[in-house]
Amino acid sequence: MLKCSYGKRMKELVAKLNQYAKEYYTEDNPSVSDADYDKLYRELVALEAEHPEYVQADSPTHRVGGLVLDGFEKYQHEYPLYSLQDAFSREELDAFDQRVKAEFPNADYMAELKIDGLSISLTYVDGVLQVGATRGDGSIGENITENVKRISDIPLKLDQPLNITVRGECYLPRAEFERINIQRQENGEAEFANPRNAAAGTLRQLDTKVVAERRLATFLYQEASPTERLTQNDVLNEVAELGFSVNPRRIVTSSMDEIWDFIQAVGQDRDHLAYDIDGVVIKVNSLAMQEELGFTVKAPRWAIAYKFPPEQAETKVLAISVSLGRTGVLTPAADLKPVRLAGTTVKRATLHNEDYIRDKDIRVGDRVIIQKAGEIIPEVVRSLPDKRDGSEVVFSMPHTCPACGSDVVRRDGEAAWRCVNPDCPAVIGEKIAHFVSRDAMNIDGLGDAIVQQLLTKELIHDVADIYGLTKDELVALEGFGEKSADNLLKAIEASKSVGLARVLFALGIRFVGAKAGRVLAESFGSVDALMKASADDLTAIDDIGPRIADSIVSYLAKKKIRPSSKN
Ligand code: 0OX
Repeated sequence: MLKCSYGKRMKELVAKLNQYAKEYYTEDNPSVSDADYDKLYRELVALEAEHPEYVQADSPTHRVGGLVLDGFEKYQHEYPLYSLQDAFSREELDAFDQRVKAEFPNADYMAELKIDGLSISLTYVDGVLQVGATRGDGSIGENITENVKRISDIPLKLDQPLNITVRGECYLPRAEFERINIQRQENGEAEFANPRNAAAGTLRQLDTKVVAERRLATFLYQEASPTERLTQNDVLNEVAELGFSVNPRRIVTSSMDEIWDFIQAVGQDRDHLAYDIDGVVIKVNSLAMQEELGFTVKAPRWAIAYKFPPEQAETKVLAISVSLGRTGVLTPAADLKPVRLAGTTVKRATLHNEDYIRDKDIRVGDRVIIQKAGEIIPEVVRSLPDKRDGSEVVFSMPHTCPACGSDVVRRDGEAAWRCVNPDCPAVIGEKIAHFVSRDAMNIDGLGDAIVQQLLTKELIHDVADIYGLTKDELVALEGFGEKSADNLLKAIEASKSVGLARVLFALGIRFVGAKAGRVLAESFGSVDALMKASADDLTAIDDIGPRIADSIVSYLAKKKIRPSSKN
């Protein structure tokens, strides 16, 4: 073959393979067998190895190559991402309708499914995928381009050389979620709680091979960059024509009655869908009217999300077990006869605390109703006493810690029993897990098993000790090599610059969540300044109430550890 004809053949192969992939993933209508696809794919791989100068930007081989990333860079969205106002009843939808119709009596709406995934933003330059980003806080997200390239139904290149930013939802199909969890169970890894968490964990994977293995999918629903289209429905048609997956289930109507019927029908079919949805989004169809209606601080005035009530199922309580959180609280949970709920199999549900179990009279052996509400793990809603046969057993909370055996206490006015032993290994383990977690110090590579080894070997006793770990200590651990030790030390070093807001959140001070951490960091700027603050100084700040203030003052009075200043 002449040299340039290699390039031509490679282009041809890329075009064919991308077309077949689109038929398979987006249109669900393949025209070639897997074997034929593989044959062409292997030919392309061989040609690319021999002639790297002709590798195409949209080659499907980019989707599978493994890369291990150091982390994700921040990405400033050119067009901000907004949230949606929520509605939980027909009345709230009618109020929305009235607000819209007061300005535009003839407005049409488009109703579409609300996919329970993660927002993603895809930017194409000259038709080539340039950036894939997470939503983040709406104005700054994370650049996850390498991961996005591994999602099969996202085109790497469009047929036209467009500059365009499209938005949509990335999700994990239910069947894929179940497959991954079975695999994780077999490998002794923690299972994902739901498809959304699994999708979130996958999108933020540093090893792109893992992303390629977990078959994420997308539904696109918006053009964020300026568009010539006139309606939301036209946008969806255009986005579909460009080769993106667009959910086909939608209606255009001016009537809230019709929208309500659509919501009921979707609700009926919800269990049978291949993916999780948590409601229906209703948008004013005309883009010109959307522009006129504009935005509140957070959300467009031209859209609303109707959220379905939580799905419920009946099952049996096989046992009640108690686990320990980072604050030492003992949380009881029901081990259940596995039951299908909202597309997944549920085996455990929370029982919150001792009073909850007593007030609802939930016994071991009871038939119960469980429900899933939003992102929260399932909970037992009520027992069904009429179905008892007398063999049920009333539960009593243990009076010693299941991990360290010391006495547990229940403080006045609290529903929770706590282990207050400062050396309880389970509580320390949970505290460290929180400290290193993504939204806190973001130290990747310190999973539960490693933390337990470090604690057992007494290499660490609290979070501050993480900063004194050495390479020799790490390579001596089970499952650790030179490279993982280096990576962990790098992550620990990088965590020193996460900023005060995250440090304050990471410390696990009672009532100080991520938001309070940010507010405090903005107001004080340093731990030293914060340490000098009185409860009155603290409550003078917006968003800091007396409960948070007292908690901070007593925490800082007690604590010697200050991880940001130790090294
Ligand atoms: C979804 C979904 C989310 C457009 C402007 C504000 C929200 N989860 O399926 N968001 C939107 O719309 C954006 N549509 C959806 N279908």
